[in-house]
Amino acid sequence: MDQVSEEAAFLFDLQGYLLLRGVLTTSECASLLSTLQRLEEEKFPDSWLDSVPEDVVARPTRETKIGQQLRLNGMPILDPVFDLLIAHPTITPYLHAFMGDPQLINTWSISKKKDSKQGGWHRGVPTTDYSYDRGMIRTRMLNTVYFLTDNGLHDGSLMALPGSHKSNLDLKWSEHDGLEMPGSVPVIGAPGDVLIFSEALLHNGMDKTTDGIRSNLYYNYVHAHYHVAMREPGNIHHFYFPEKIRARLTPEQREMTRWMEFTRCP
Ligand SMILES: O=C(O)CCC(=O)C(=O)O
Repeated sequence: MDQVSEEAAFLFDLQGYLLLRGVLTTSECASLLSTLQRLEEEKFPDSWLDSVPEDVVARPTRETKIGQQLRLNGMPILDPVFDLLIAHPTITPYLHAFMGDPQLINTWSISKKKDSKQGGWHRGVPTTDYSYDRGMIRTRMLNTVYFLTDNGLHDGSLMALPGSHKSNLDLKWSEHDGLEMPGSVPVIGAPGDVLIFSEALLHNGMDKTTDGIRSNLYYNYVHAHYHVAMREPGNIHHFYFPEKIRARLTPEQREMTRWMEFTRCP
């Protein structure tokens, strides 16, 4: 596990997540945030949606269906400033240590305003997609969340249920509101911090009761053998970068997106 300390591996395995402080510089956060804010004002024609079959669920580029929240999908497609996070040098060693052969799939942003309501407790993959075997931690899906603004207790921040990436029993998740979920904790951080978590971990977003906007970027990875197009066929447009985008990427970023070389997409 090059560059990932024994303590970090211990804690990731124990909790299902790590909060890494100060990964992005102030100026990196500022340029990511100002580009995001410019894009949030734009309209996207999404003509590709016309070729998606009616029975397939597809997300538009700009989503506003949750009150007081704005989500954009497919960040590097929208602006090259977001390439920086595809294979971030501080984060990449963790991806290799905890996944083996990570590949970037989904990228999105979530900006929340005051009165945005908490979501529901959920996990992206079952607990059987997390293992420790023959000295290796393996999570089939791992999410990385870059905080561009403060994620304080009342800012609509994430919350997590430590250990739930390998819990044996389920509760009725919808019956437990926010931090009333037994064992749950808020994940509080500052601009530039990065939360990395196994998608087998139960997580949720809290109510936002403060003024101002909380903006995060989400870069989600799967093991190379996991077939992303089968999982979410309607959203492949946001996952896949055509060669005209990949041509500008660094070798490390190309490696992290190499599944796209074998894929065609509308
Ligand atoms: O930032 C948040 O509010 C939570 C986002 C989340 O849980 C998700 O995108 O799966």
